Amino acid sequence: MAAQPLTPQPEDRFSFGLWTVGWRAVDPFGEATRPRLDPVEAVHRLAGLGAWGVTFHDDDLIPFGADGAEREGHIARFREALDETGLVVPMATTNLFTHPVFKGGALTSADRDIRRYALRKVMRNMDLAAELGARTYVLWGGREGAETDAGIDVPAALDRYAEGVDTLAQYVLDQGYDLRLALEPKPNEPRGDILLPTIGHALAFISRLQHHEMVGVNPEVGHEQMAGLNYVHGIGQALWSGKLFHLDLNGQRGPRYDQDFVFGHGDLLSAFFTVDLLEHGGYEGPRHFDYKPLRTEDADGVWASAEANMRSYLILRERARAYRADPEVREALRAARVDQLAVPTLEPGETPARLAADPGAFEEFDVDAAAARGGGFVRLSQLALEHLTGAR
Ligand SMILES: [Mn+2]
Repeated sequence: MAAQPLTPQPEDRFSFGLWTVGWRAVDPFGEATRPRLDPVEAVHRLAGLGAWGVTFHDDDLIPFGADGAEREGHIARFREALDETGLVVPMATTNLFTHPVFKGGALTSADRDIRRYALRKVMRNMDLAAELGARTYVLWGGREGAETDAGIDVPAALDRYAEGVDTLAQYVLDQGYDLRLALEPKPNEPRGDILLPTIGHALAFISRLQHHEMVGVNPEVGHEQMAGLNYVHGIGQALWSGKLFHLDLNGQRGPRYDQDFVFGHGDLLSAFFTVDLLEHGGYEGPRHFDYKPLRTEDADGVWASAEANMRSYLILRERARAYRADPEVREALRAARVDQLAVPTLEPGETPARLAADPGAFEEFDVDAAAARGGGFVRLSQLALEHLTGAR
């Protein structure tokens, strides 16, 4: 074990959005509780805490409507902060939701001129993302949706959504950028219903794109849990599909508004199995936190919460490793036959006809004996809880 196992290191690949620590805590019922945070200060503070990367929406870095000279000034200061700290920009994204022009959607707005404007806004920030070395471009369609089913033609909206994503993928190819696109599902908020509400919807949508190979998902813990879904299963399927390009870690307590708590401050058991999967399941991308420091906090609370995300992850990683290394867990996994799922159901080369002719598989199969086998999953679950809580 390392001397300081809970101190974040660059190789841990922890990254934060500028909009997370920079959230001024405006909510639907209250105004800002914190002053604006300079992106340059955010970069220095995050680097000081041991983060590896910083991500941004175009408007986080360059205020909406800034002229060319202002824009260049903001980019130059940001770039200087990156150079001074060594922080990288692994991902960038576009704000297609704050300005009132996007109130009825961006890539799926009914207004064609707004759709064209939205594409240009993304393309402009893709240029900057590529310049800063980003490898992933996230598309969160927070305003792509509706409050009333009377107001949207869903198949037509999906046609426009696909047209938009394919146009952006083609732009990346034409410009020779080393960028992959990642769609971020969310069921609702700010719209009553958002298109591509879950990981599954997004994966199905991607399979129908012309440039499907360049497009994956960016699943957020809270967004799946808002829909009552299992995040571990969701990212498990994304990994299985080769589509887990990026992810947003945070905390959520069940189906309610998007809470964006610190990672681990929501469903802790799910967070444990999330880290277990990421560490053992072959995910090599950034560990990106998309959370909001509680509205009650001052600046000290903001930086305490940033540190808390990384500590939560490191603690859970240490606990997941201990769980996997425990001989009793290994024995319990075997007893529960979890390893047997990796064995193909058919023999090598076995045809459906040979299976149909195998009396051992049906005629002589002892259904009652098989049905009487215990699962052994309670024991495993308790072993996980005991490792998670430090009882082992
Ligand atoms: Mn969220």
